Amino acid sequence: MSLAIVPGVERAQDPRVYLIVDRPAPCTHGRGRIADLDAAIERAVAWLLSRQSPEGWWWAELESNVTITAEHLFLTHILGVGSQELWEKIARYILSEQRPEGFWANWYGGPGDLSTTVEAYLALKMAGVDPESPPMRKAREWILSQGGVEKTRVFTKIWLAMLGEWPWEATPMLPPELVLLPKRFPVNLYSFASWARGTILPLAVLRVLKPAWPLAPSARIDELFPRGRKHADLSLPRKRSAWGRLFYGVDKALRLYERRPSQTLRKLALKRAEEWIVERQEADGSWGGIQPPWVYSLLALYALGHSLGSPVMAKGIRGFDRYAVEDERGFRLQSCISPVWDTGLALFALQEAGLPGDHPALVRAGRWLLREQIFAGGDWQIKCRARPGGWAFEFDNDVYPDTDDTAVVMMALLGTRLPERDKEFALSRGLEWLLGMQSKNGGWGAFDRDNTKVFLREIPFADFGELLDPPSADVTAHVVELLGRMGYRPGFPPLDRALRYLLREQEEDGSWYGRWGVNHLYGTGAVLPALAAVGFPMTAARIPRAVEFILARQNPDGGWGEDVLSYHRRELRGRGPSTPSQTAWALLALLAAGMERSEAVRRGIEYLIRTQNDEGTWNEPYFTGTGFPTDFMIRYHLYRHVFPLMALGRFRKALAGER
Ligand code: R03
Repeated sequence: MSLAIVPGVERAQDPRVYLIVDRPAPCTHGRGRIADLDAAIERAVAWLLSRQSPEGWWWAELESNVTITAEHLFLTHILGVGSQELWEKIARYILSEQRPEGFWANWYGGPGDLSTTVEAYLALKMAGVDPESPPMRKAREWILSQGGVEKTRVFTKIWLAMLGEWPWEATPMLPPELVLLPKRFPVNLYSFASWARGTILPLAVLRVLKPAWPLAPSARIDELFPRGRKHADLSLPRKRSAWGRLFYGVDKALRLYERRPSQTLRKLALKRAEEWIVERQEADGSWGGIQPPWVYSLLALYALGHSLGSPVMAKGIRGFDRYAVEDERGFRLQSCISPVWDTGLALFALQEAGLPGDHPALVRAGRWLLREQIFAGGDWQIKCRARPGGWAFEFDNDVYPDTDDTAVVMMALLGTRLPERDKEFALSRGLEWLLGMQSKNGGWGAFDRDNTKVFLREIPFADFGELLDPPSADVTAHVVELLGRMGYRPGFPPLDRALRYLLREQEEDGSWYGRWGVNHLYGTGAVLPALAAVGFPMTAARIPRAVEFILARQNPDGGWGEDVLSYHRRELRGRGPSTPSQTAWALLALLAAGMERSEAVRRGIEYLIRTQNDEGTWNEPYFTGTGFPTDFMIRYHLYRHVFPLMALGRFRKALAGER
């Protein structure tokens, strides 16, 4: 069974050929005058049009960190479907990502991450890299200096348990009986975010089955225990909050129960969990279109006795092919794929750049997006009674549409010439779904409504990412901007509630937090255009403070940037080396505030024109997308192009008095 891309397939047959991966092109200097605006837009439009697939979509790589690929190697070991060839390519990629200090980071230029480095080290060792080679030595020294395996996060320890390198007992309890709790119960599976329940349930199955698929003796990692295995600290992560202490007690109680669990209940729970998992497999073989629930679901089913040849397993394993990227750096896996998101953004950017709505490329993209609308039900229905009608991030993710994609896709469709009845139907069902998904506090979460039980963040399992999907300013702003573009104005009750939510969310410094993009530039760059779109007076209330926030953070080169560490450090908000995408977000904010004739905007636009490369696109090594603040960062390979194009286009429209 092959998990790798078959090389050398023909262009027309292999959609991945259109996957946009980074090919750095030289930067050109000497441009940068406003007179070059038209030329810059034209070249950026041509670049984007040349990368559209025949079906109409755009799809660029979603780059993250080496854990996703290291874990893929672990999976192929466990299932016995790897090959030396694949493992060598994985090793090549992982080695190419190692930093001179010996560690691996979660984003470009970021600090070393212990769990990520341990996973990388183990994958390399399994692939046969000589443990005495300099990269391995350096990695090992760094790992030991950080406290070793025992200081890694829960997810890493679970992987190590599955590979026989860590005791299952030293991982938090996760009772599969969770699946039996009624939906009306104050805590049940659906209290967790969509991605968390898809992950927690298979992990709960694995936690009670405690399977171990041991490593070859030569791949074991005794050397990563600073005090030796015998003296390893096996304690669970402890949280000091009241809820944290309570859940710690619950964990202890569950351990007592675990000695003699009710076998009837356990059998029923495992049966239900198995059904729950199998029912949620997507058409492309994934679970939720994202790597964590996908691998853990496959492993849980495997541990429950599903064979590799069973339809569910076979489809699940084959599905990874579409998420893989192979190039001269080796083999890597994307945690998730973003064609719908990329297509919505590209289509919208092209409209801002002045392409007419009946341009064949736009029509092709619009038709493809119409076909992607989801009319099937999903778990979101537990909290929301609206009829389905949203869009998801991926090609085939019918179970988990999200409000962010839905809002952006609908904005893109608004400006596209499509058969009138089809378009009206799509927009009305999309809007119906979005309005149904509004949370009580007026905002929108990404995949669920009212997913806000914050005390759940205190369970011992929760030391990575997010267990909840509460409303955020950036997603809410996208929905508000859509409402504005559809003609809604204050006075429409859902919009009024959303506006109140957004104003409540404004920070002391005038900015908005960026949940799914880095960070306050993303949040503020989403909220100001939204307020402008609904006709909110831009001189009112605290809006000038938001403008001040942006203005005060422009770099001497005319651009803007924001370090990922701004999620932890206040003084870094809105600050960092300039990047094309973040410069564009700052410009979108200023343009929304009517500042197209300001010096700041002129210098920002000049930055974008000056840094456009010879191919007509931009270089951007930085990670400006967010999966989970600092734990999981994303480099969306289309961001460096669509957002600058959008900003340049909107600037030109503003100068021409079109808005
Ligand atoms: C940008 C806007 C559109 N947007 C969708 C964003 C999707 C982002 C990628 C999601 O990929 C994930 C990767 C993940 N990892 N780990 C988890 C995870 C979830 C999604 C994870 C973390 C904690 C738990 C469960 C899963 Br509990 C690597 C709205």
